[in-house]
Amino acid sequence: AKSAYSNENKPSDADNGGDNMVPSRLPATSLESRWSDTSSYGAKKKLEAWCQLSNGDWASGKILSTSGEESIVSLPEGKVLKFDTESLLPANPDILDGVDDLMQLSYLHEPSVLYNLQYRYLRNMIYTKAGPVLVAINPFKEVHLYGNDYIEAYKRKTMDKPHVYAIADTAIREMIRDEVNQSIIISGESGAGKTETAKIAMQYLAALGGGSGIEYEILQTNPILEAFGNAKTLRNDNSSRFGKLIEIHFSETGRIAGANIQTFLLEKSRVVQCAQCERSYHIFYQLCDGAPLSLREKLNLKSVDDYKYLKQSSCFTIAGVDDASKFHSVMEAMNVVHIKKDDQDAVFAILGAVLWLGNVSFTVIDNENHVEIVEDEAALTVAKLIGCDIGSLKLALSTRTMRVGSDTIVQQLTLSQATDTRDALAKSLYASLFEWLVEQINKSLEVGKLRTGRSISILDIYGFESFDKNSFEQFCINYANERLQQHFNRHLFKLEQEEYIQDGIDWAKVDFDDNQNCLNLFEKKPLGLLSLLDEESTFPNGTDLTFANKLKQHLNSNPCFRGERDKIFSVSHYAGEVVYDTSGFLEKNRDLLHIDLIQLLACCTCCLPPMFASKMLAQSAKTVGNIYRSSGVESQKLSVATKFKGQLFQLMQRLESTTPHFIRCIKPNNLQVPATYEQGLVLQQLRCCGVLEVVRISRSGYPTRMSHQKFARRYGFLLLENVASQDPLSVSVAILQQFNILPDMYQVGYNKLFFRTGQIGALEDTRNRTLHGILRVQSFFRGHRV
Ligand code: AD9
Ligand code: MG
Repeated sequence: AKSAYSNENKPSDADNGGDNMVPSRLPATSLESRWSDTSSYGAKKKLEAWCQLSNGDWASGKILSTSGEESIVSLPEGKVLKFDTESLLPANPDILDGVDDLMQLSYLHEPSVLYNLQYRYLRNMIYTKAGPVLVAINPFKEVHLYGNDYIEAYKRKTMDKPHVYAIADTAIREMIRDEVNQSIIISGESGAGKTETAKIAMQYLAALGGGSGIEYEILQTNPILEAFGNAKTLRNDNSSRFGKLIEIHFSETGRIAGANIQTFLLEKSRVVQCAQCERSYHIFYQLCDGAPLSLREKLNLKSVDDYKYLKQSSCFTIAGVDDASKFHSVMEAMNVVHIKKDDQDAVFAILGAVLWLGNVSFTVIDNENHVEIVEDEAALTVAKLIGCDIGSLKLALSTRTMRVGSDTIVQQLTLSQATDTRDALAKSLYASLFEWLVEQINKSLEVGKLRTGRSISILDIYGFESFDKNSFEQFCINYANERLQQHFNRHLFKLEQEEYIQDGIDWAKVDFDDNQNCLNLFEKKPLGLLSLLDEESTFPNGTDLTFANKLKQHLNSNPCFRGERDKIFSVSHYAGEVVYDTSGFLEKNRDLLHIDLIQLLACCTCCLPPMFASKMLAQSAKTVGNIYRSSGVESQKLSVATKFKGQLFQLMQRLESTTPHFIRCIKPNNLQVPATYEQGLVLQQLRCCGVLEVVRISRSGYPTRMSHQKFARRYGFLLLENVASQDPLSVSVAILQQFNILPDMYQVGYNKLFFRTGQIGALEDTRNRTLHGILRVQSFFRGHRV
């Protein structure tokens, strides 16, 4: 794709001082020769260069003179500064301002990439190609790049600018052409735009594969999952607190046949606890603001600030968001995905119960701090909503059944134990509800019998997070991002280069930042973060502090790990260093629900809790053997970290069997505001996902490849003359010659042909035209026979 932007917005020479300021001395020839192709672009002009200012930002200026190791550079706004000549980087000619693909830059370095992205971003061109990767910069405002006209233009290929639509289009075409499942893998920091991008991709797939109506259902899963699984955090007003893989299945004719959603580790601690200025899950606020009168009465619903779980973070609203109207969209979406009215009522009852649970309080009844639950509006409403009698609720929240040998004893809980039990019930109800919703959605989207098995998966997980205080949730989220980063590295750097080398073509290796060390830190057995966490979680006397000490004892030699004071340790992630606090790690990793609570749920008359309970029991039955026990009778199951690791492995396996398409979302500022581009912030994100290296590889690489056989089969019929030998390589070479593909533009490997970007396009066009011609002729003859 060539760049076709107007020249109007380009910075003029006048901005930089103009040509009337003739330098006293011409720039040194050594500079000219170092910056090889200056002559071809601007021999008459003064050399333009990028200079790094003291605050780290890059600015472009004109070199006025160079003497010795120093250069005098004139910067915009009349500033003239001295720089170390070696530190200057050559600027690209104006004609390359804002190119569509970073591969087109003559000089590829950090400032030129930063500038190119900024140039485009400020003109609302938020998408840019970095070779095979799409870079998407969050506009934090509505940009007019979407909708039917655009979809149509990308479908008809009358539009070739970088876009999520173009990626989705390629995925569909490659799925059909190669008969291989595809994946669109979206990554980036929290708030960078992954979830929005995923929705835009889904929109395109739905439009192209639509017709059966199921595509509308698929789109309507978004408002539901966002309401129940997203929340306002300090980084993002609509932050996904779960990971999601949606697999969209297509029929043989390219129509959507159904879909399946897999979710990963919902952050359930948020239900009972969230940081200042953050919110719990959107659905709670939506319910409180938007529930119709009858529902309010049924749930004994109050306003958000009456609920302790919601009140604690002192944040109730999100600027520009109308929770009440969102509630109506969610109700509507639930209808679309066929959640029955009765079930919807049960969903709201559970939500109400969770809110009221937070208000349940206890009174201390003896001097050992044992408690009894206060039988007030909160407790009574919880009992009513989940459908149990108040006596059972009181018992379940204030006592615990223990088995000692063959005896069963009942232990009274202390205040902190009872509070934890209450919160555990709230978290478990909510997480089960979320899981149940996903199941219902999957039933509704289930692929019919006619499936071909071809699919496009879209992956949108929570982005890398680093807060002032980072806990178990960030630990899991960032671990997931490390895994994903490795997948990215494998495909774009490792596999790519290995393939060249294996097939024996000329190739100079490009280095990249491998994150294997960090993954080892997490995954190594028995001395990795996850193993040590599980081990400590099984010790009855293990605490967050003993866990932290164990880490320091065993992991200090890993360069990615640093043990700090008390319960603190830090990890050097590919995206930066994160300081974790182990407080709560063991508890969250064990995630035990006392059997008394499961029994309570099993006996409820509200239809959902018994289902949740039987599922919990079934899960614990399945995993006996891999378990750890702490004292008491508890539901036994895999630890959260181990289960999550297993899920991620499965995910990676699934993705490995697909052709990946990568989208890297970039957050241009931390304020979540439009038109603000913070160089440092963008640069850090570009660095950690290796954008420059990807471009470097792609520029010197051969992104299109085909086996000799396939190439000969696909294009052989276009040959005008017979080839003496029919072996695939000879046929291939004859095709290359007939189509005048220049020797620089391809290499012949042992098994495959490797092409530079754009080479196969002309061949495909001819093939399509010829095939259409043949089809027309055939239908002409058929028409005459009839
Ligand atoms: V997190 O890891 O789930 O915390 P995401 O998913 O990367 O994060 P999200 O897609 O939620 O970020 O984007 C954050 C906000 O940026 C959105 O709520 C929008 O307000 C804004 N955004 C992102 N992409 C676009 C876009 N293409 N057009 C307009 C956008 N606004
Ligand atoms: Mg998201």
